[in-house]
Amino acid sequence: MSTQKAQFITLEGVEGAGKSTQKEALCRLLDANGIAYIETREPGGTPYAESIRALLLSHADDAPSAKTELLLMFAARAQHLETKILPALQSGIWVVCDRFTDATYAYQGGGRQLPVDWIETLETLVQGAQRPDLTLIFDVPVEIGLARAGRRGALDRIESEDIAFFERVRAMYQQIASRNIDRVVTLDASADVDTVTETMIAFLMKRWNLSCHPG
Ligand code: Z5A
Repeated sequence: MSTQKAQFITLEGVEGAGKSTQKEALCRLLDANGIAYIETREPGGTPYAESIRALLLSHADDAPSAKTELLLMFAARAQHLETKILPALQSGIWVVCDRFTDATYAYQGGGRQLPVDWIETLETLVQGAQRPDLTLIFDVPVEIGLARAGRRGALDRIESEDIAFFERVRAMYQQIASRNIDRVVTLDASADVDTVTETMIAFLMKRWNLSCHPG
């Protein structure tokens, strides 16, 4: 059982980087070490925020403008943070979240090329000083990630963007990593699943001083 404060962990990366796959392995590590946690995701994570997610990802004829998309991401985040993430952390439960505000910098800032200072302003409004304790960025060349995501089935509205969009997303993630070295760790996600998992688990066991390997 860990005695450190409840950790807020986020997983990030371009399409098909393997976040969801590695989130399962991370949760097995927490289980093996008797750590209480919740798993969640963005956009979404609560019923109300999941309704916003459905709006954001659907192929509607009147697709949202980039500014509308940005505001909806933060509307969903405000609900998610206030009603699910913060209550969990305050009661000592760790939070493992598939994407968070770094995705907004990457997709709306990098991909859509919206001004980064708009995102910073909304981040402060919605989150105050709250930031993840640890962010894992799964880095993979865009072509490899898109090929993996494509094998999974139909693409949603944002997944249907072109290669140049996702190259900007990846470049923004790389900038985020280089500017936040205490919080962000980049893992090479182009290797096979087991290799990425083993690298991640070894890093996390050391960082959190855990003794039980998930096996
Ligand atoms: N979005 C945004 O724009 N702004 C924001 O602020 C936020 C989000 C929060 C929904 O995200 C969309 O919202 C997303 C960004 C945007 N859209 N896009 N585009 P999401 O996280 O729910 O959806 P996603 O990014 O599309 O997730 P994903 O494609 O499922 O990626 P993943 O979780 O990284 O991959 P995966 O599901 O673990 O793996 C994909 C496939 O690859 C699967 O068949 C695996 O078995 C396979 N895989 C995984 N790892 C490997 C390795 N290492 N080798 C080979 N194959 C692998």
